[in-house]
Amino acid sequence: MLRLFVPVRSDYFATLGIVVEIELTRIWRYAAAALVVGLIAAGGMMAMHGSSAPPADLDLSRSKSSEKDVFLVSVEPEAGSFRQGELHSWVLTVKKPDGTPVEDASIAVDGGMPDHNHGLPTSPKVTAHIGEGRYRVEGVKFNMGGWWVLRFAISSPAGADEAVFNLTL
Ligand SMILES: [Cu+2]
Repeated sequence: MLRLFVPVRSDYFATLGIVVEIELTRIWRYAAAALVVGLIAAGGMMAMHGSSAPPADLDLSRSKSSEKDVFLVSVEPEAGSFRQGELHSWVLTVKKPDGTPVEDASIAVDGGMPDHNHGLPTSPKVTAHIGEGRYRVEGVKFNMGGWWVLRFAISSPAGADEAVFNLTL
């Protein structure tokens, strides 16, 4: 396309030819830049979401000792099950290692997807102690499939500790 303009002797058209050449170069530059941006975005998406297979030996138990063995902690969805994308509640049960319920804990909830480097889409809160060391955790939502972690920071007169639960969906 550029060669069509080269034989033209008129200064006016020669000038036009140069202008067209610059425009073409600019278009190709935009095309190359768009391609590079697209490739980077695709690579980023693959890094974020391509390796979502959790470790094969992932501990999926819903009942365990807290990290420093201060508490025995168990979790379950309040309704028994839950669905992806649904806002729902969990019940967290906190006991001392001897089985005594911990009635007076303050508990912070955190979590996310370790493979995707993002947190929870909501900010779940413990809203009530419902007796015998059981606490209602409201506002839980898992907005995508894969490996999720729920982390509970528990503090009480018996001590402070964290319990981390894995789940896959
Ligand atoms: Cu994710």
